[in-house]
Amino acid sequence: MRVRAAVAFEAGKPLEVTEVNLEGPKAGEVLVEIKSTGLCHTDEFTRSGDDPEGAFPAILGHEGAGVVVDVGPGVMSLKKGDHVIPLYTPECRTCDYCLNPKTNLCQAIRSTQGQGVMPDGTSRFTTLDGDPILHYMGCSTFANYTVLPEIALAKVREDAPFEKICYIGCGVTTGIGAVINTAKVEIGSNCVVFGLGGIGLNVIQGCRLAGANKIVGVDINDSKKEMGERFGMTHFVNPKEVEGDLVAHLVDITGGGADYSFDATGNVGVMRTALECAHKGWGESIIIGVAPAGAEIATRPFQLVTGRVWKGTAFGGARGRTDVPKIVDWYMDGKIEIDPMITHTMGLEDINHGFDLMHEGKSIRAVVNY
Ligand code: NAD
Ligand code: AHE
Ligand code: ZN
Repeated sequence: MRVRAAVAFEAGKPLEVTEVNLEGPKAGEVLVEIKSTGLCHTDEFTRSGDDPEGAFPAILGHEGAGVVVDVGPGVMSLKKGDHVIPLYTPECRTCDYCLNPKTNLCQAIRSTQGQGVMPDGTSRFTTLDGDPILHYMGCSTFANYTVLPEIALAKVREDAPFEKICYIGCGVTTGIGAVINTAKVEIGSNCVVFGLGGIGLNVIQGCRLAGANKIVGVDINDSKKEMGERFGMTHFVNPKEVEGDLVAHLVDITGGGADYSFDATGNVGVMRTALECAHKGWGESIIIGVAPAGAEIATRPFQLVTGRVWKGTAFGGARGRTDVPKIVDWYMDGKIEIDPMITHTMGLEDINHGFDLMHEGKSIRAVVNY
């Protein structure tokens, strides 16, 4: 079939909105009509050429929601008409990783997913000239129809609005999950969150949900302060306005250091600050941000010797098929908020403008509705 997609033909070039061919689902695969997709910083990271795994041409996009249109042979858990959220971290429930409660990183299809192809080693997308186009993070939600493996789809309730729950496909789950699943923030904890974008605001919302005491937001853009407060931030720090040492300033605000700190910027210098503002003896720092190819983190080992813990999280430690439907319920029950974070909506033809807004620091989440 012919579908509409925003194709990344080359690193560093704008996406090209065009028609492409999509083959139907093969064994274990599902054809999904994507209704809405969110623009996450990670898509931009790959488009710009910062991702060591990035390969082109590809159809980016990994945050979305839609409806099952057709299922391939052997698909048992989904049927035509089901509402689904694509999962860039699948959940096969049988691999060594899925069977280990310490991780959510299902590895069943990780190698083919990283190569931009379906588990059988081929792509379902081609240009109208017949040249292959790669999938991205197993999702390719910047197309109005896409094919995914069955294990990379969470079935969700049918009364939830696509244009909001698409954000649960990455940003909401990553931010809230980093707090609940990875850090396991306890009531009364003091937390510091670096980067108040689409992920960081959800970390803040997660900290509030977990009953944190102080929730300190750190961002170089003052315009993020209001939204941070809206979601539970108790103190705001703009590093550009801090005289002297930022770490010392944050240790002071938190009364000795953060019980938990979170990097949601992808900047390795910020990651170091986040680790070093964690409380001596027990503070934990969680890396969420994705850093460009070649970037490395550094600190004095003494920071760890004296009890600080450095860890990271992918997709907020969530097991998608199990946890994502529950997060949709939280949203529908009013336990978490999503709507105010979706600051811009647009059609696919304006997707490059959506990324411009992200660059300019003007959007939290831009959502494309097909
Ligand atoms: P975003 O662009 O919406 O937000 C980033 C925020 O960081 C902005 O508000 C920006 O002003 C702020 N910032 C930039 N430099 C800073 C600095 N030096 N100090 C303080 N604040 C600074 O991006 P996003 O969509 O929220 O994504 C954040 C990061 O998380 C990205 O690196 C993204 O790739 C990554 N990410 C990781 C996962 C995961 O599973 N680990 C999931 C989603 C996104
Ligand atoms: N491909 C990059 C790393 C990108 C990365 O870390 N991706 C996160 C999700 S970001 C979502 O917005 C992730 O889930 N990683 C786990 C995995 O297996 O990819 C690189 O540096 O190579
Ligand atoms: Zn993402």
